Amino acid sequence: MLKRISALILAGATALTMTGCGSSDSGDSSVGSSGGGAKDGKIVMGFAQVGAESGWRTANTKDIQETAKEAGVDLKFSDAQQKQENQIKAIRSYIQQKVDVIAFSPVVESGWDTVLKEVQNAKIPVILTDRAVDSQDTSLYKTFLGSDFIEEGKKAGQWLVDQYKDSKDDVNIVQLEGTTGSAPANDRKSGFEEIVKADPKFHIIASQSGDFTRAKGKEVMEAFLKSNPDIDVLWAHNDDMGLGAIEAIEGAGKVPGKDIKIITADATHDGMQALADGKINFIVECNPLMGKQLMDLAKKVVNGEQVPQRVVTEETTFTQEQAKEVLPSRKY
Ligand code: GYE
Repeated sequence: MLKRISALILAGATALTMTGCGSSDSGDSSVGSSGGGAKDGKIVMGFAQVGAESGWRTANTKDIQETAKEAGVDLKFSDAQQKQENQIKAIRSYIQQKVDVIAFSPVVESGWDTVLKEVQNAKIPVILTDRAVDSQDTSLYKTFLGSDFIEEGKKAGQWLVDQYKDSKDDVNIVQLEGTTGSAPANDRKSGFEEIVKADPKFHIIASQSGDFTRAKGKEVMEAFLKSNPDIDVLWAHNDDMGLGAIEAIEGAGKVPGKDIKIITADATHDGMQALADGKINFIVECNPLMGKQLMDLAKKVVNGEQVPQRVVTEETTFTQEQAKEVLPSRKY
């Protein structure tokens, strides 16, 4: 637990400039910060983002940048381009810069213990946002703010079970998984499979990663369509892959939303538009707007206040009718 005193020590420490460690600090949005702690009462946060792979991520980044400004937090932002090594470099650069708090959204779940121990030794509190790590030692971070991805997978599976409740026919499902090894890919898959595997009429006939991108979603769906003539349902772990898959389905002369039912996760604007247009059938919401909660938690941990180990974001689901209703007021 970080004590107020350590924040003060950090505040007084001489600012270290970053040495040439190949940091991915390309998107640094800090203004006039010299690092070196909470000068003028301003908290310095180093944020190591996953990348810019999806509409969800773009909304999440924008929200974090805006809420940091509103909260008077001096944000150092880096984009890891979906590579763990880049995130580790960014975190090490934040240690060197002696920021007050490090927040990051781990691209994959495993392989964080070494760098998180380095952060702990530097007495900098860590907040996980959006994605989890599988470290056994939970003292390596103060809190984890983000969605319950298992629950999201279950909601997707439950919708499908409800849709086919009166049918005895086999249902062939293909799954576009998110980034291999990431928490949302692991958990959305297991949550979904737990529900549909309870009924033997559901068959997951193909499942592969589309890396959460539109381009990869299209490419993998094209391959699925070539090797499987009888696909009834697509479960895509995010809207972007679902939108790429829609292009592949249309390219194969089939009608998305009718010939192949589509379920996705996120509920970004583009996804919701496709849902309202009838090309997607159901979306499980995943809320990227967690910046305000993050800034509040950051202030607390820097002040040495207790925070809950886990903060789950609130989310809903959308049918085609609901998408039409909420689209005009959708924030992302
Ligand atoms: O669903 C996907 C993004 O980690 C919840 O990452 C996030 C996921 C989101 O690329 O669109």
